[in-house]
Order: sequence, then structure tokens, then C-alpha cells
Amino acid sequence: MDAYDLITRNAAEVVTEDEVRALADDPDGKRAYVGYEPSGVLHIGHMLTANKLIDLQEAGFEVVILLADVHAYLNDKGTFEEIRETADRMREQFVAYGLDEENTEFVLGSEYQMDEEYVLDTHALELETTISRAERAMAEIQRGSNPKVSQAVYPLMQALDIEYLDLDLAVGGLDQRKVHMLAREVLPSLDYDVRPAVHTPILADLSTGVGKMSSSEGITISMEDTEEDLREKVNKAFCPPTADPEPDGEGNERENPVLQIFQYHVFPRFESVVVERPEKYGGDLEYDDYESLESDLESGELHPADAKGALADYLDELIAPGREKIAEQRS
Ligand code: IYR
Repeated sequence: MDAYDLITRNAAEVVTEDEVRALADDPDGKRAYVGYEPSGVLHIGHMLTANKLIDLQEAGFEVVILLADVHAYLNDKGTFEEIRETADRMREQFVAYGLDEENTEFVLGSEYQMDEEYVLDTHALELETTISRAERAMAEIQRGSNPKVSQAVYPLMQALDIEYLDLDLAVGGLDQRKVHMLAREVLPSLDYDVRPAVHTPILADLSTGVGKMSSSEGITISMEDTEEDLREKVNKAFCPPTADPEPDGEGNERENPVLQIFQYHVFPRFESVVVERPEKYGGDLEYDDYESLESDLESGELHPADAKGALADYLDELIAPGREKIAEQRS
């Protein structure tokens, strides 16, 4: 796969394609990042952007993971001490997940976000930005419904991170898009360059296919799930024989989360996927790409129950090293 295809595969949005093409022309040594508010255990949402970072490493990029401790604090995720502790554990879990340690720089936000220059730049952006503009940028990230001043400052600092970490590309889930758009607007006011962004899709709720999969509500897949947990969660998942299900009874759009996980988690990490079946049901099936699995599910050649069994196996393989790391961290 060429660099542009690796950078953009499975992306929901690329801002802008021309800017990313320019990076893809000479990717070696270019720097890309994702920032995460530290939390105790990685979940499947972290792993989705991590898959993109692994693509970028394969394309020749240097990868930076920002453990955004100050941001988590501003977004009401706990005391600074608690957040700092979880940041250290998260770092080890990312490495266990498969990021190339040699080629991944982990940075704590607090290492540079309290420096005078950064703080003064934050204030300069506060002067440039209305409260309502900042609130809009935070809509999908904000914890709680009554925004605090800290949550208006948050997206401005996220914009500055792109400059201060000396990045060429920002990566994030689609929930980060409004912050990245704000960054494009405000960075030039400080004479800083605008950088492109790649946004990954947000997985649908596992049991209904409606709305987002969320770690705070509903069911998510996490790195501490046992093989049995995974099997149970996947078995209960919504999986009609199509990637494009009809809206539900209330007119809500639905997705097929089982297929989404195959597409965004399994195929990028495995050369091919084998669905084991007893001979009397036609024997094993092997897929080299996501599209052929999707079309077999649609045609009825692949039964949802068999697809789910295989999905649980592959998820288990992906998270097993992280699960062991978590057990070690707790002992
Ligand atoms: N907003 C992210 C956390 C975050 C991301 C980046 I990229 C930063 O520069 C700072 C914070 C989240 O929602 O987890």
C-alpha cells in the first residue's frame, strides 16, 4: 500500500486531501500525533486511533502520543494526581497493543503546557476566541452539560499542542473534528502554520447499532475484558446481514457494529481472517479483505453467529498482551 493509502485508509475524513498528499510525497520523519485524556484502561476507541498510528508508522512517520493530563483535568476527569497515575499505565498498554516503542514518543501535557510561552499563547488565543466558538468546539468532548471556563480553554490548548509538539499531522476520532477546525482558524493569528488532520470513524453502539459506542454509557470493549467477556459482548451485538441496516423504529440511523470492528480493528492488523466452521456447515472460510467478508454476510454465505465467533477470537488476540500488562500493573 502506498503512503497516501496507508495514511487515509479507513479514515472518515481527511482535512485536507491536498495537504495530506503533500505529506505522503515525503513521509519519512514526518510527525503525527493523537492526544488522549488518560484513563485507567484502554478501550476500543483508543485502539481505533492507535491502529491509525500503526498505519502511520508503517508509512514512515514518527508517532507522538500525547497523554493529555492537563486536558483531562480541565475536563473534570479527576484530581491531577489520579490522572497522572493513569497516564503511566496507559503508556505501557499502548506499547503492549503493538505500537513500535522505538518509534513512539510519549509526552505528558504537563511537561510543556505550564511553560510561560505556552501559557501566554493560550491567553492570546483566549483573546481571539469567543466563548460560544470554544463551546461549540467542545460539544462532543465535554464532560457534563454545564460548560466550565476550563472546558472553553481546553480546545485552545489542544490547538496549540499541534504547534508545540512540532507536528505535521493531527489524528483523532471524528469527535475531535471541531477542535481541529478551530485550530485551523486560530493558529494563523499567532503566525503558526495550519496542519492537516485525519479523522477516524466512531464505532456504533454494540448492542443497537444506534449512536456511538461509549465507555461511559452502554457496552464497550476494553483491554481488560477476558476472552469470555469478549465472547459474551460480541454474541449480544447487533449484527443484521448487512453493513447498512434500516433505521430503527424511531427513525434513528443504524450501523452494523460487528462489521465495523472487522473493518477498523481486525483487517488492518491481520493479513487474512479465517472463520472456522464445522465441515457440515461448509467448512472454514478465509478472507483477504474486509469487503469479501461483508459481501458474504450480505449474501447469507456467512452466518452472523459464525462471524461473531471469529470476531471474538481476533479481538482476543489483539487485546491479550494488553490484558496481561494490566494484570501485571495491578499485582
Ligand atoms: N480531546 C482529546 C484529548 C486531547 C487530544 C489532543 I490531539 C490534544 O492535543 C489534547 C487533548 C480527547 O477527547 O480525549
